[in-house]
Amino acid sequence: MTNTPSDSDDDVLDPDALVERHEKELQDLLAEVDEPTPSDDSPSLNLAGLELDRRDFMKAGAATGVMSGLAGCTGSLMNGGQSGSNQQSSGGSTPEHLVEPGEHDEYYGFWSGGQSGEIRVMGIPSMRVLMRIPVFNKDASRGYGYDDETRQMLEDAGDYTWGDNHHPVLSETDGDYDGEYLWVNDKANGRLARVNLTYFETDAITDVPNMQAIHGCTVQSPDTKYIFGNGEFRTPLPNDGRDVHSPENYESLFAAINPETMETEWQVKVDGNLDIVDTDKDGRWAISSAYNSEEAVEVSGMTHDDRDYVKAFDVPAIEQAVENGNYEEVNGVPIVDGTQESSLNQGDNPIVRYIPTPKSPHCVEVEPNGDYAMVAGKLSPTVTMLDIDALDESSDPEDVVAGRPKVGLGPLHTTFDGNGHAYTSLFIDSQAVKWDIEAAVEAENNSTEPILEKQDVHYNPGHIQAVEAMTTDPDGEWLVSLNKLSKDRFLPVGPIHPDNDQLIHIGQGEKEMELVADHPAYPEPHDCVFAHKDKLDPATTWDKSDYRTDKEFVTQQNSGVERTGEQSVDVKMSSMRSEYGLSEFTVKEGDEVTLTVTNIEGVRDIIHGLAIPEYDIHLAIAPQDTQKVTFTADKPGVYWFYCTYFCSALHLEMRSRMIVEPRDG
Ligand code: RUQ
Ligand code: CUA
Repeated sequence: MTNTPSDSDDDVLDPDALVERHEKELQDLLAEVDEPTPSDDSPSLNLAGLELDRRDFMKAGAATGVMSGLAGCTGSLMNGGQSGSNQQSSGGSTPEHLVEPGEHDEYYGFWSGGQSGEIRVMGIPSMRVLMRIPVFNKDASRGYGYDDETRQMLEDAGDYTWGDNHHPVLSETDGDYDGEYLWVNDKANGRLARVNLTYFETDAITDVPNMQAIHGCTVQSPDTKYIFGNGEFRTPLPNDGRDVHSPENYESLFAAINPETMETEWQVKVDGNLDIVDTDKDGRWAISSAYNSEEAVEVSGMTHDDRDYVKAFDVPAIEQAVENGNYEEVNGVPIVDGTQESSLNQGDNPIVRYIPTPKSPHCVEVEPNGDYAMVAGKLSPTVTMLDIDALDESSDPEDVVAGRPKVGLGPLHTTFDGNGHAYTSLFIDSQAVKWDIEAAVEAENNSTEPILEKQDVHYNPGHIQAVEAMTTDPDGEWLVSLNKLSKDRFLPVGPIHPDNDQLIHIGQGEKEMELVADHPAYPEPHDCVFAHKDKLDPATTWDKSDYRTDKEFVTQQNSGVERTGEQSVDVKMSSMRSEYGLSEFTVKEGDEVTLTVTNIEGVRDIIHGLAIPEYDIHLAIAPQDTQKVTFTADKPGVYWFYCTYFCSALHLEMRSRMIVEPRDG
């Protein structure tokens, strides 16, 4: 931190007086933490002249965010007229996306972090990054992957160091986001993770058996009975070296995962490679896109045929098959045969309906009323609308296809505003196209009549998301186009470019689309989901009754060192501004040390870190939280462990010694 030189002597604090005062305040704080009351108004140490007020921090942060938002806005408005868009810029006189310093955003946005393996939390409409939640990656800032609990969780889920997350989805109750949990897939390693939205922390990761790449991932509407995951890559079952040269024996799987236990309850094997999945709004159908009906192992073969098949999984029928014992078990999971030849697919009530659709469909998105599923074939310029009610009767396209508007080149994903409009991203045309759902049902197939408007985006969009689009009642105010390429939109930063997430104002769906902000995104978010801020209720401090593992809340009084064996030591200590419960502790070379540290403060925003130099250890401990780390003290010497979060004016002094005595010394 830099100090501004002062020309008044009055501003200079006497260090002795400061320390004395600090001691006194520590005493007060101790009295307070005996009876901790997590509250916004808890007294905070206020070392006059030295500690920045928390609100000052907030304001400074907010101002920076708004400035960058403003810069993006002006830039895009200026570019709007020159970009060849058939969309007129509104002139930007109503910058409705500005969030004033100190003000809050209207929506939480959760972005998948692609290859970074994290989730990013952003505010909408400011597009400020509020937080990053490590999921499949280690992240020292949050001590994630360093303490025993998260290290164990990552280890149990395969011990990979990264993930490729694509699709964040929110828990639902009654078809609306309930703000409890978020799930996200890891395409690279076939995993699914859960983020607890009270603590904004990953609390479970499961390595789904038999699946190599979970791509599509969704919660089952309306009440999150399952999380569904699509295994995109076809592999032998089990994938243990058998059938490696017999691609005809490879299988692609659809999995139903229990949202609470995170166990895989059942899987269904199907023909072709499964891609994206969404569900209806009544808990009956899960609908997946798929490509490579040819079941080729090379690209040329995969795109040969004119048709692929969308799969509609009849969930209650599959549950029934499992109940009847109609499955084979592989790696502990019942796998139901949902291939076209399966006996379960003959007759009038197949468990999976195969609906022929044009070439290599990618997206499946069910609109808010649950009437239609939009399927876009990236190699066809149309969106195929499936009539969900008709699925019960037939899988003949004649009966099931309700409309097929011609939207433009390279349609990938569709989102909704709740006012009867759909918005589809066009990868090849680099546009967002707005179209009328009912008009598309009325119109002839391949008609452009339902198209209302096209907005240029920069460049090559993949996902497109409007606020609350997956609920039964979207707000339709904002939309984000997640563009894979940013090309010339930002200062060049070397040959790996950021993506460009563009914020588009869509009003309540009645207005014209207006591009309001460019937002460079670290590679490579695939998708995002937005919930109104009122639907979440994040904790501001920990509640120790929510500790997920057996952890002791360590107070100042019970800080101490206990030898538990010839080569093992338990060290427990509290932390608070600006000291640890132990000013030093001593162990012997080769000891296995279990270090438990509690942040005993009840005040929000006062986090203590704990770094042990040369031991690769970092903990980040939120108020009322306890973290535990186990390590071997294999290097004799003195190690000054210190606090890494700037917690008070005496933060730099917050350190103690770990003494590792030589064993035979
Ligand atoms: S995908 S760009 Cu992994 Cu969602 Cu379609
Ligand atoms: Cu505690 Cu800095």
